[in-house]
Amino acid sequence: MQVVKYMFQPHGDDRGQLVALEEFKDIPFKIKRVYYMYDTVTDVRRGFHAHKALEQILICIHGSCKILLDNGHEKKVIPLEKPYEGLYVANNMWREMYDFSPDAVLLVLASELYDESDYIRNYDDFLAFVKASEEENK
Ligand code: T46
Repeated sequence: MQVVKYMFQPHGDDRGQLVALEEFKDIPFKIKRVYYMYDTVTDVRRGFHAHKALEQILICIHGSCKILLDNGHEKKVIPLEKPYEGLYVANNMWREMYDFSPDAVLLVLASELYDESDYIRNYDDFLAFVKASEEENK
């Protein structure tokens, strides 16, 4: 399973750091939505779903957290610890976010507007979706 992590360019000087992200340049899709989570609880996991179409980039802009990605065959845990690194999360990828540091802020850039019908929240449905997509692409 290939994990795609982007290292963004920080523009630093003696005033501090700045990271700028532009769609189709630093981010591989049109950014239709931005959301972020904060005041997360260290031992509480979030996520537990995949998406049918949504693509996202996850950036822990403050603090740290871990992301579990599962493509239906393999699982990987990716730590996010730097405000200049972004994890690409494709659509049909089960995700869980956990181990948030108390100061964590997880920013998400999304390719689509919020749409509950795009969520796959049942793990068996996710496996069936992966299998069907693989059959289609044969
Ligand atoms: C994902 C991971 C990384 C909205 O009203 N609009 C939004 O754009 C989002 C993302 C959420 N919400 C509402 C829906 C729920 O009532 O906010 C509440 C919490 O959302 P959810 O339980 O889906 O949060 P997570 O952390 O489990 O998952 C979120 C995203 O929903 C999901 O797409 O990939 O972060």
